[in-house]
Amino acid sequence: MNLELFAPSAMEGTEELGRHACVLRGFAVAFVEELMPALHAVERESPFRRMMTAGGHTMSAAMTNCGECGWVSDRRGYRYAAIDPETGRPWPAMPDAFRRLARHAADAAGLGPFDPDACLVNCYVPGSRMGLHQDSNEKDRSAPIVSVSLGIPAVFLFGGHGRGDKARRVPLCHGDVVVWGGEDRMRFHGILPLKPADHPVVGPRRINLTFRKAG
Ligand code: MD3
Ligand code: FE
Repeated sequence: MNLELFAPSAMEGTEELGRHACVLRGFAVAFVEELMPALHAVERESPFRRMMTAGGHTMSAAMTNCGECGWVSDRRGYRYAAIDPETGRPWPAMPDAFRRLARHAADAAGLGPFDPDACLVNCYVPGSRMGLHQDSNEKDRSAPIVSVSLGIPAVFLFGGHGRGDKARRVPLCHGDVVVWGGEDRMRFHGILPLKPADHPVVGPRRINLTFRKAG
């Protein structure tokens, strides 16, 4: 068993991915004790579900949301919505620990101030993936995006501005935070299929919190 896979990123610090994109290695580790109970409360209120794409395919990752609005997809397409279509109720409020982490990370990356109104929570199990895509549903594209990785590791694909541009592979581990803004905000990106693994705190899954200013 390779224990390195489970350790939070050994190298703390900042790695530049682009002019306005960076990885803050291990930045969320100090928040995990507060994040996990908050995540469980969100999951209990609005459980993870695999959404349908407009093309009729079931998405590989399971999702839920918290905050004023949440990302949803069905046969009609994808959009932000204030009501969880599964529960018929508003999405759970964004936990304070989530919001504080997102703000601190944007500040640390030099892309603050950031006041997110939406947090998409993706849940990957071994084999789950996310194909190359752009995030173009948010009204305010000048706001950055903050992404927090928890649990088993994944390889993030960091592409260019065209679908066919060569993508760089960036390993993301428990506690890593990525911040995108400015000219890097509209890059194509995705997640390679996850390898089988287990994480002592999060279990055999990868949780990704993606904070956005959607409304
Ligand atoms: C890069 N999620 O939910 S991190 C997504 O790890 C999504 O679950 C992936 O892509 C995940 O849309 C990747 C989030 C992310 C979000 C926006 C980006 C990465 C980005 C915008 C530009 C470049
Ligand atoms: Fe995305």
